[in-house]
Amino acid sequence: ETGYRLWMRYDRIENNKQLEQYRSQLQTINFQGHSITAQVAKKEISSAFNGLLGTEPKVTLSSSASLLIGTPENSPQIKSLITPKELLNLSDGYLVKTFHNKGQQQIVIAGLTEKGVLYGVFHLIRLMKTQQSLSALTIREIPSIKNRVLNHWDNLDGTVERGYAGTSLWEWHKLPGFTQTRYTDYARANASVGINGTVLNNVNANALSLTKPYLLKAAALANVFRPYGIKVYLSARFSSPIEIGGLKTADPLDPEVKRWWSMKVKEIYAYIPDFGGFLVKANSEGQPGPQNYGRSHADGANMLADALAPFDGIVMWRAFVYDDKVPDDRAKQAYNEFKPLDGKFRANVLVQVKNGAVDFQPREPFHPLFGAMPATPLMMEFQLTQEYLGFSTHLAYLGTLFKETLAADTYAKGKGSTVADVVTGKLDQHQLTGIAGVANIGSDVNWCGHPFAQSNWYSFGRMAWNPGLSATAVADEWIRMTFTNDINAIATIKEMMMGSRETIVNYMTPLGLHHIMARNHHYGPGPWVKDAGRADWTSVYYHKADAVGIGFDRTATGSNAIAQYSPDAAREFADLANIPDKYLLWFHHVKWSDKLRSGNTLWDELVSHYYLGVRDVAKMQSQWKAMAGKIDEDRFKEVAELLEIQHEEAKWWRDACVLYFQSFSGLPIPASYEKPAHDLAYYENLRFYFVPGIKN
Ligand code: BDP
Repeated sequence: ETGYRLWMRYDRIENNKQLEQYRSQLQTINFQGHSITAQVAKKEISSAFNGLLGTEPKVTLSSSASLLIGTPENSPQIKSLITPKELLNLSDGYLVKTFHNKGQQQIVIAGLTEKGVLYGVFHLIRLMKTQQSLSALTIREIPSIKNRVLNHWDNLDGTVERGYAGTSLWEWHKLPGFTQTRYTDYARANASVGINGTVLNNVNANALSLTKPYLLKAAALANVFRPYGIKVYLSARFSSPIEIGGLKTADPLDPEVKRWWSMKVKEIYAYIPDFGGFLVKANSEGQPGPQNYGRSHADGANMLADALAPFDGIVMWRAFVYDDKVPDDRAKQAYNEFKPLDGKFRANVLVQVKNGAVDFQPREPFHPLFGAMPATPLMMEFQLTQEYLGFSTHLAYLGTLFKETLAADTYAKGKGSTVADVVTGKLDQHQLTGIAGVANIGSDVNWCGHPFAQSNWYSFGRMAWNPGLSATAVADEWIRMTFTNDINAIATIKEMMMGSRETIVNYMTPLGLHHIMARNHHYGPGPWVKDAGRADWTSVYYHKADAVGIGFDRTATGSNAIAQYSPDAAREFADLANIPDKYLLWFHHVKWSDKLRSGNTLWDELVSHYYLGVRDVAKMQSQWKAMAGKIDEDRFKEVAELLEIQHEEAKWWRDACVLYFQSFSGLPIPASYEKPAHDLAYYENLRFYFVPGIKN
């Protein structure tokens, strides 16, 4: 078992009773529809049934087939069974319903569109893979967010920025002539969780990706993905008109530049008629942008939006901006630059905002832009690749992180104005909505490096479709589909997953600490990092440890970043009696000797979190050990070995951080705790030549 089949393993259902029941419930199938999407849905259901049941239902045109699949347009039976009310606003959603008629049971999968039908088919497969009853289904599913996209940070040279699962999936040199079956499997996996878009190339974009040869390659991929309802997007380098267009400027208000982009967009649509649009990183970390010409982000985004509008394309303009020339808290800059532009973007622009204001840290409070730009559709950007959570070595289920952010209350329109309500457009009545996940997928045989990293691809898709899903429910599904339906094993693995992200927070950045990892490659601890060329790339900038205490004062006595939140949220963060411990040092500089709510001093609390983190990795190890025999040997061994590395690295994080912070606090590590294995200098002097992303 290599892990290649992800959560789509169609092996015979082991529970015999269940198997027999499904077999008797699914004897005949009437599947209408001839589009390319209907064809792949048929193929999927046939391979799922073959694998799961060992038989295929007989194909029939009879209206009493046990499984009836189609749209009201192509199936008169469906038209007569489903009421117009049930179809109202179904968009790309679907119904899966069980009907009982004269002692006969019939299951119906209906969509308004064939894409909806495909999603419904995957839902039925999911029900079977998780061994749910099919006897009384009343499912009506509609995606809460319209554009559910992966962002690949894949470079044209085959490397993946912050990729820990091998090289890029896209074999540019063989495209467009050769398309691997893996591209189809990628599309199947995405469609199975409702992902409907993919940005092929890195946000740190190369203008060459917009030249004809690369567009033809992208078109070949789009052809593979199209049947699965997946649109292709490209990251656009803002200075492309200069680099590949021969112009002297990329000023978004220059008529020549506008014309160039219009022509380019026209060309793209000639190759990819359903092209999704552009993702843009501009004036961020050295990328060119409209500010190079004294123009705003809105000027830049709108110019591209105008070029795309005739074709229904969209712009996803990133708000990940910060600048060391601005002598203010880095966490404040996106808000400062974007909030004044609210209402100034074209209707086909989404502003794409990371979940937190700094950068995909193990934990950040929600980004203050959520709720602050009511006139602009804001898109969520999560990072599935574990740049700051142990790469593909550590076990981190991020469903809990996604959920924590989506459920956070912005108070923008009173209590209960969650981030999810902003992103789904519900709060401010936006039709155009989106969510992005920075992909953790590469050429590794199991796609994501760590077997459990697949759960982050899975849960991103599931929560993008329905942000209301709980992290536990999604973990449960994923475990059943990926590993086993054994109740005891599910309980244990779920417990491991649900605690895994908190465990990493504990041994890396507890109590609201952030950005204390090693420089550049971001592997391992580096709380001592200073003199990095710019202050906001150091660690000392963020933790501000001194003899008195530790933490970034973002209250009114400090950077006042807190004021970017709406008053009720700000009040909670500002109030030491109310702020959750998990955000404490994000917003406050706290004395080492201050008592926290636990009754412990800050120092003791900090140390205890670091030690708890390591203990909890050891606990995961023993939990996993108990899975021997319940999981196939290959994946069992792989996870066990990775957990062993994680345990060592958790100790490394703990010891390095505790010793470093102790050099400020001067306080002892309680005697009951194991002593760090080395002195601080040892950790500070470790060097790496083997880490992905390191520039040797
Ligand atoms: C940071 C990554 C960097 C990305 C950047 C971004 O370290 O590689 O280019 O985010 O999101 O987290 O643009």
